[in-house]
Amino acid sequence: MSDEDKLAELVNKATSILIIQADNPDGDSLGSAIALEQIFTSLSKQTHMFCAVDIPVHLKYLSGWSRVENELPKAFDLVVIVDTSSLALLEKIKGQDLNRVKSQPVVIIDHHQTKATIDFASLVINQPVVSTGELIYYISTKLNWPLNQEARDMLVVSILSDSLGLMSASTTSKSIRAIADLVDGGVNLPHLDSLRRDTYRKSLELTRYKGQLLTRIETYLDNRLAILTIPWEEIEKYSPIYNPPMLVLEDMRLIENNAISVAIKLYKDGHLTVKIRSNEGYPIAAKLAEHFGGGGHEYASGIKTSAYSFEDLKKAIIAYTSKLLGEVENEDI
Ligand SMILES: [Mn+2]
Repeated sequence: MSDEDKLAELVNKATSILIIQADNPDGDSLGSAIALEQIFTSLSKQTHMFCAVDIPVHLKYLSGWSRVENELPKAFDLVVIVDTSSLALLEKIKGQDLNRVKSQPVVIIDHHQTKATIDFASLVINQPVVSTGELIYYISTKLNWPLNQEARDMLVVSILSDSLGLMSASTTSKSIRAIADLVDGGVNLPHLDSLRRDTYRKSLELTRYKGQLLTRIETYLDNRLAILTIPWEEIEKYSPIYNPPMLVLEDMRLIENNAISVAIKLYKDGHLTVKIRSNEGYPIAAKLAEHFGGGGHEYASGIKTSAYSFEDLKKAIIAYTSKLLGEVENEDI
């Protein structure tokens, strides 16, 4: 019996199916979960979607996200885990909940080629395709599962998401053919893309403010260090709607020659906060932050201090960054 037939048998027997995403939901896992939800619902099954963590804001243009719950349903008699085989990624399902999951037949549908650490699955369908959505497309074609409009849209979203718009190294001509078939089936790519782009929309006021911030970026050390300063009046005015540094931090990092970008915020009571982001090859963000009593990771860190005036802190940041960049460049030699 093929894996697909085993899956069909499990689904046919079930009355209430729980679809689980791991603790790192992305476009593939969410698209795959919603597509399966639509398929199982069309097959007259009660269907629930579960994810232990909140769905990230940038995925909320997929309206089905709102049906994903963060508590297990009262009853289910089949579990389908999508887009992971790793137990570490299900860490947030604990104790009683985990026992409830384990007490039912569990199917994994995944494309990650790492060793599976979920040891309680009754069936694992794993193929080295670019996304779980692509695999679900092949399964549903083989099993003649019905694909309604939302299911087709979500499979396209999953494939485009993990294949980085069909440009990633693991994209195959089969992935492209799957997209082509789904477009023939009625998926409107420009419409899906405009929904996605809507999540990036900002008010005219914020767009103009971003323009001001861009003109205020300062660079030092041969453009390797970019600094932006946000005075209190702007924190007060814009922070309730958007965190000002986040409007331009990416643009700062994309300046030619940039190694590290720093945004300094000046608060009313005199304390200062600093957001630090460094580029690939310059793992110095934490070291810079720690020098001023802050902390973080190699490429992202922060400082909060009342020990310096703004001018002194800026000078000290430039000096210490120069030292750290020198060390990185010496390591390279
Ligand atoms: Mn995936």
